[in-house]
Amino acid sequence: MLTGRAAETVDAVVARLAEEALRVAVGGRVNAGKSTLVNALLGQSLAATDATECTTVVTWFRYHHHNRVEVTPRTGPAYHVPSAPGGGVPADLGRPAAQVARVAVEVSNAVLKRHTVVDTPGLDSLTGGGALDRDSLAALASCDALLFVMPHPGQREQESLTALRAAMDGSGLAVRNTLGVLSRIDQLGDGYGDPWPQADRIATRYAARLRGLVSDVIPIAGLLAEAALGDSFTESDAFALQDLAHATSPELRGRILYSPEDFLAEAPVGGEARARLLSLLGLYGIGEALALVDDGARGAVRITRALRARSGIDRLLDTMRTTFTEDADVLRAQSAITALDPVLWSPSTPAEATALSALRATLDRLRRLPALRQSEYATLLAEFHAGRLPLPPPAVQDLIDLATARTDPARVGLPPTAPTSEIPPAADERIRRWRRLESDYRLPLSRAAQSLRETYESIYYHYKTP
Ligand SMILES: Nc1nc2c(ncn2[C@@H]2O[C@H](COP(=O)(O)OP(=O)(O)O)[C@@H](O)[C@H]2O)c(=O)[nH]1
Ligand SMILES: [Mg+2]
Repeated sequence: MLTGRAAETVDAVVARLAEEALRVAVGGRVNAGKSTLVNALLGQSLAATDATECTTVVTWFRYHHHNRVEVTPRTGPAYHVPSAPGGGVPADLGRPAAQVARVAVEVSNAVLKRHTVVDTPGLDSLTGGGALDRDSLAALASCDALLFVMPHPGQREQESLTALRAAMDGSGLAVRNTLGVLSRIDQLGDGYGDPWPQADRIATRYAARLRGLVSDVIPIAGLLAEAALGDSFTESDAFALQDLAHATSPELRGRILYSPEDFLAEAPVGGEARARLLSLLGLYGIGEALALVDDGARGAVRITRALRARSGIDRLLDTMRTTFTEDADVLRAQSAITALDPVLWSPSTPAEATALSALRATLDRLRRLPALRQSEYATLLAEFHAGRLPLPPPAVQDLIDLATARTDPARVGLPPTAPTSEIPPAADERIRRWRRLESDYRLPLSRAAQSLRETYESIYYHYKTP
């Protein structure tokens, strides 16, 4: 029987499999809008935004019927501190943030029954190294799914995503449980007019460019989503907007919505209301809200409901539901297999050696299921993107198909309407392609090829022996 570390790990995996909530990590560079998105998802402003000390610490949000905050220091035992009013992270963690490995905010928030949400500080120094990133990476590696947040993505996002993927080699993260989020869309371009057409174009372009790294890229106006879904927007904010709408001519409106500074200097409402509206909604949100009031919307409920539709959050929630929740079992199985890996080869007694060898055989069988190989293929794709895995174009397409497929694995690479009779020949062609590559003298390529050949073979036999 199992003892020591092996027993602990297996117990932890069993407990993890029994956990109802899927762990969703939110990653991306500093200031990408991660914490703002976390608050929108939770419908409650619990995560600290902007550069306070708390934003440098990995923060878990999980369900508990009591509101409390658990602090895990880098050395020494974990301890509890009272949460901030409203349930969030308190300013005082009992020691400097640099000495804290992670914070767990426990709140009775219904969303957390479905998802545990992990807010990470940022991956900026991924290429340069640094203590924060180690924490973020460790947190990301223990999650079932990732939202990768990027304001107007550029080359650096592709690089950090590729580096992230390489660093996560062996974790359960696959393409299909990594979703890109194009954030802060209200700040795209010159910041005027309707940002959505441009946001949709950019998101589509990046979804194509990051194919093989993320399953899709969804644009959102995070600040607006936080205000629309959260608990901070009040009736008095609705009144302030109403006053503002009545007191502004189109010309004055154009002027105050020109920049945050102009709004703070000139908006014809009290100074406190100006600052509050700006931090709650941003200029885009204020402009949209004023237009809603012009059209007769009154009261916080009606205004926030309409703003929600303009925030894009529902498309993200729907996509999370389909790609994360519906695949939860596969994602969890992947995480479990990954977590068991480190203890499989170090038995401390003969009985344990027997038990571990049985466990290894079972896991090997599971690992060969095409659905569970997707994270391995995601890693291979990242290697390809980084120029370390030389693949001919048809092979790249195979790899993308397998890594991103969300259908019956047997249909991978075929149009959805292809008749079943075509499946074995299509798989057959791919088996031959990968068998050729398997004899390549470059070891990484031949190893990858073996894995893909095996997958296509299992697809082939799946159809041969129904
Ligand atoms: N205008 C605008 N500002 C945003 C948006 N999302 C976040 N911000 C602001 O950007 C800053 C950084 O956001 P935060 O969520 O703390 O980023 P993080 O470092 O990735 O967690 C904060 O001041 C937010 O209010 C957005 O959609 N629009
Ligand atoms: Mg943050």
